[in-house]
Amino acid sequence: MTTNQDNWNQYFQKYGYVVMERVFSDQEVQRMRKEADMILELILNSSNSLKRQSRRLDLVKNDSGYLVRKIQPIIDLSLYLAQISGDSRLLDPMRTLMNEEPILMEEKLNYKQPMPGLSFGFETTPRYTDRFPVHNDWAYYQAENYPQSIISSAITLDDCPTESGPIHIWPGTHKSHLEHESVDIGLQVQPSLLDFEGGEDLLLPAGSVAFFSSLLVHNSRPNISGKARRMMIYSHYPASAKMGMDVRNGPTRLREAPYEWEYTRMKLRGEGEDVFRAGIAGDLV
Ligand SMILES: O=C(O)CCC(=O)C(=O)O
Ligand SMILES: [Fe+2]
Repeated sequence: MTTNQDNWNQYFQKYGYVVMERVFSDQEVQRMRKEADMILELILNSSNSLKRQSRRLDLVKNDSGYLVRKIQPIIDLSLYLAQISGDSRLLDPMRTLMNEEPILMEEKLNYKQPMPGLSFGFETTPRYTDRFPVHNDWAYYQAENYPQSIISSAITLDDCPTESGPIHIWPGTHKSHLEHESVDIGLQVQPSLLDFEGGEDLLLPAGSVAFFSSLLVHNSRPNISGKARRMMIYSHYPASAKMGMDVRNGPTRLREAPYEWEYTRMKLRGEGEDVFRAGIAGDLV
């Protein structure tokens, strides 16, 4: 739900999340989508050319074919999306919510993008579903001793109707951590601790921002809309946590960059053939 500017901080403290609709203009959202397409092409074509799946790439395969669930990390691949991570429309509200300076901790682009007709020239071990289990993000951060004060800001690049597998939240669950257990697709809140039928969908238009606590329980169903449901999620920590620079995603960037450069140099030499172009029906060229 949307709240007035003057009470959104109180709302966040009470429910563990707050939504601001249409923060980014259509033009800005278009630019983010173009960047998302460019990253998708780079990661799929470089994986294909070098016959090796990028560690950034989270793939699903089921009866409908392949789907890109997520690419992480991404801001080292896009100047525009790097700039958005420091945009005052994210940082100013977060500074109020944390009462401290927010520092970027990680970022990901959850595509939920169907890719019918796609096939790959590299070995892959895809997941079977693009749904996310009922979890909070701190369940994953806990192992690394990250603080519970981390806040995520999710920007919708596409409209998120019911059938798109929108993010679904359990308001008020941020007050104390609920224990999780391991399931086949990750970590899940222990079912005895929460009504899994409860919660609410965030049915947001493109360009909106949902700020949420690392303790807020959320999930999402599979995307059955046939269209991409892209959401950029940046996570920031309060400066006093002194977590340093890029501790979470740095190793992946470092390990993947040489492959991406190798692919880029192949292209500059006019070698290799790109099999994937974003935004084309069937996504194969
Ligand atoms: O993209 C979604 O629907 C949820 C993503 C999520 O919970 C996560 O990446 O931790
Ligand atoms: Fe999550």
